[in-house]
Amino acid sequence: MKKDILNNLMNDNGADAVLLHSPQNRLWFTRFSSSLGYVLFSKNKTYLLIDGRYHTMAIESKELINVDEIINMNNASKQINELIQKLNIKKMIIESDWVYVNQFDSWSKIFKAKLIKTDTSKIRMIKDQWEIDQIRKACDITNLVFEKVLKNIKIGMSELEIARFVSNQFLELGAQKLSFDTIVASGEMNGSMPHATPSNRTIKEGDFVTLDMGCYVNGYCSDQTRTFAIGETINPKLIDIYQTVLESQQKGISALKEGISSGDIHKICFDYIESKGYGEYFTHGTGHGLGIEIHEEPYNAKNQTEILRAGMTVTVEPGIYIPGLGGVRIEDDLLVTKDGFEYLTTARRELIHIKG
Ligand SMILES: [Mn+2]
Repeated sequence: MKKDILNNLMNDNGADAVLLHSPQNRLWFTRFSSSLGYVLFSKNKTYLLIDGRYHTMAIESKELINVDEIINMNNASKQINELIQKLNIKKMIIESDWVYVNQFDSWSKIFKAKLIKTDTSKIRMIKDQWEIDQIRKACDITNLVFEKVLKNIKIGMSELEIARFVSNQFLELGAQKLSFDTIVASGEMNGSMPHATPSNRTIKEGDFVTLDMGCYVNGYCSDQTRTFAIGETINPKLIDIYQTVLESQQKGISALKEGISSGDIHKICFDYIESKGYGEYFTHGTGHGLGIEIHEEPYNAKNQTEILRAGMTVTVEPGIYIPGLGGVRIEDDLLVTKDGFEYLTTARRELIHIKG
């Protein structure tokens, strides 16, 4: 399937090879992770060029797929150019969304093939079953961490302490690493900033706390946000915001299926929030694709026109943030299917009150 995607890319661009340089596209195609390396994909044969730090690891790897020959890389440009000549490559695709300008200039001088600058940011949009399984595993760990947070959080804990607790739990439960720095945003001030950095602020009765977190499993990530209440005495305006965000999210999720445009998912969520009078407080896009990267194509955001297809994995995460009052965001990861969607994240969505 991935070979088909690269073959189509070559045909669309009249090329006879693809050079993958970005860590995310190399991991996607080969399931082998390394900071540096190259995949040279041609009509008949695929080469992985990898330096001494990874060479043995690549040879011994049980996960490696789609590679015919592993080359010990010591002079990448020279070795790639030798392959270009040996395989008689005339036109080679390079990743215009990743390769630096100075790298391109140098390759243009050295390589005996015409370089076709091609945007590859959409080649990973549709996930295969193995990829979906890894994302699901990451989401399952995320739910376990969320339940641990709910059990262990106490009035007087700081946002930073909660973030540290989250990090430890992810690693103890078998995550490879966190997929991004955990966001813990509590109260009137931090809660009203969508991507607040955890601070020394301690949580207190009446707070809304927004927790945005995720982890990696086998190179694939999860991304989940929940807002919960501390105690029972909550400003009714916050309760109203919560219900509005939840209903907006449910409307957006229910609309997911093959054939709808990513921009429409945003519009459905936004229009509902606007109809309740909170339009000016929903200041970001509704969601994004996720997989090897935490934010990747397609984007469920304003003016986006990508048509969602079965196998895409996306978030739906509307929010409302009111300075001086606080904020709410509810985020799930979803698999788009032919007839609808499946939840990948499973954490409870109704408003949870924590007894401090
Ligand atoms: Mn997200």
